[in-house]
Amino acid sequence: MNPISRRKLITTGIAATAGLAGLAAADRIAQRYGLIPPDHASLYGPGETLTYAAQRLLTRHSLAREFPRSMISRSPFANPVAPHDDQFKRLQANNFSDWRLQIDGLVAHPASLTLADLKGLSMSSQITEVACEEGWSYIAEWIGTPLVDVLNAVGVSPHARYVAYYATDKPWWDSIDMGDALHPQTLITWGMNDGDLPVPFGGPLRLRVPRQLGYKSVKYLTRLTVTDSLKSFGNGLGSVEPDYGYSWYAGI
Ligand SMILES: Nc1nc2c(c(=O)[nH]1)N[C@H]1C(S)=C(S)[C@@H](COP(=O)(O)O)O[C@H]1N2
Ligand SMILES: [Mo]
Repeated sequence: MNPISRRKLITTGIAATAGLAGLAAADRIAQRYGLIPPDHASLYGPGETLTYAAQRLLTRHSLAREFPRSMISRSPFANPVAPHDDQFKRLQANNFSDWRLQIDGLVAHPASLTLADLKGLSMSSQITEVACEEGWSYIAEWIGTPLVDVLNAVGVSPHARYVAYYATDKPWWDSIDMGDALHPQTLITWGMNDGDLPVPFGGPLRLRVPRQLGYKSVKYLTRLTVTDSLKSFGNGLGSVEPDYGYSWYAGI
């Protein structure tokens, strides 16, 4: 079964079981366990709460599927992005040695890390799939520094609830909850298939969130902000996707 239909099934299944009266009860349970997603106020709010709450309760500790090396896609598809600006090109000309990942918000030690800093911190790899909401996907090996290691290094406040993250090609920004931020497979990626991460695939730095759809894996990562609320971020819905009719939570 493909991930999207499985996800729909969970939502529809729960909604059908719950019935109309049950929706309010489900909503109350979701509230109590802190399972209300930030785009709850959007048009798709009630459905999003059910999907998010159901998946968070059922799959909180689950791992995204990893594949054998033989299944790595021979010709992966890079989704085209807007042309890079002059600053990006300057950094690229210098092999990205001056690229910085800024980390701020609810952390004890705000930081500004180079690729070398990240590589020196820790390294992990995974063979996982990028699945676009438009229906295509590919499998690649991703090499990088687990986000959890960076968060531990800067010291995250106990009030932290989300990590928001930003790209050079504005208005791309997104956020994940601490469940995904501290998950061992969430990777600040700087390598792909045994080489540096190519620019079309998000190089020099990309946040891979393999338990969610491709759009959460933001390319050209420049900044991470740890926060207890997303209300004052952008339009308050947790990412740019709700503006386009896609949900903030895109678990697969
Ligand atoms: N910075 C940035 N990240 C992005 C995008 C983008 O346009 N800009 N597109 C997203 C979408 S919609 C998908 S499906 C995946 C595509 O990943 P790929 O280019 O490796 O195929 O990247 C995501 N990350
Ligand atoms: Mo996508």
